[in-house]
Amino acid sequence: MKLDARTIAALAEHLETCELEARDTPKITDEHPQMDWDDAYAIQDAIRRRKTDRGHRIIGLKAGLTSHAKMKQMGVATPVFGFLADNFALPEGGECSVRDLIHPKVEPEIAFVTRRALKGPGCHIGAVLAATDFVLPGIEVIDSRYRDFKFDLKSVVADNTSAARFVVGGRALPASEVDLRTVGIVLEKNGEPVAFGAGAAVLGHPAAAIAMLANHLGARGGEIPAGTLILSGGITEAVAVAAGDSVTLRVQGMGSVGMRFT
Ligand code: 0L1
Ligand code: MG
Repeated sequence: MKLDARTIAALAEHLETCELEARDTPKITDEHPQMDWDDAYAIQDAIRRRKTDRGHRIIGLKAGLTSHAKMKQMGVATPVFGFLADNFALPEGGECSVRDLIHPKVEPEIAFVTRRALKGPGCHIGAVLAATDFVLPGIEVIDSRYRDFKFDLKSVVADNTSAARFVVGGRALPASEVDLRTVGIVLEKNGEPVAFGAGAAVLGHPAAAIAMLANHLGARGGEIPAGTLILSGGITEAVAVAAGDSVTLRVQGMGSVGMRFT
């Protein structure tokens, strides 16, 4: 690691304050170009601890930048991982207040819920499918705390991979009842289709993103616990939203889920 404990704590406080006050900031590597991956995840972990110390629960995990569309949109080449806190969850069909956010965008995703723990190294798609209780449609609302979504990967990891809100719903299916590579999705904004794709856009198979997460955690002595909700990453580019917009994600054979922005 290149940063000392005080700097990590200060950066976590800075980024979380930006999140809570819906205020943007230049990317943190501008001031700390020497920051490494361990520093980036240590800052994310410190944000997580700040939340749990205030009584929030961590209710899920996420993989981000898992599709070529997203990687191309953001000019990066590697997936990243973050956490979902209880106050990120919105009810199906519910409202998302943009006053609490900086510049929200939505991503159509497949959510997994595990019934058994998954631990790397060596986790693979087969192990993920065997350990999955069910899959269901999910929309992630991302909201990078970095000005104009201008960042590099280490800054993004420190910022909990832009996690802000999410909704899951529609029809939950056992993973054996859906071909997650070929399953088609349509994202609608205000009734108009704005993005289309298939599950294979996520690393060839959305379960590959979950396997990568298990391997990432395994390398740090952790695991994906049983009963964890995981967002596997945007299937298409992220779509900007504003107050007054409503979005619906339709997933073939799995119904739809939506939210309104106020
Ligand atoms: O969930 C995601 O794919 C977002 C990862 C972070 C980068 C971004 O803000 O687009
Ligand atoms: Mg996402």
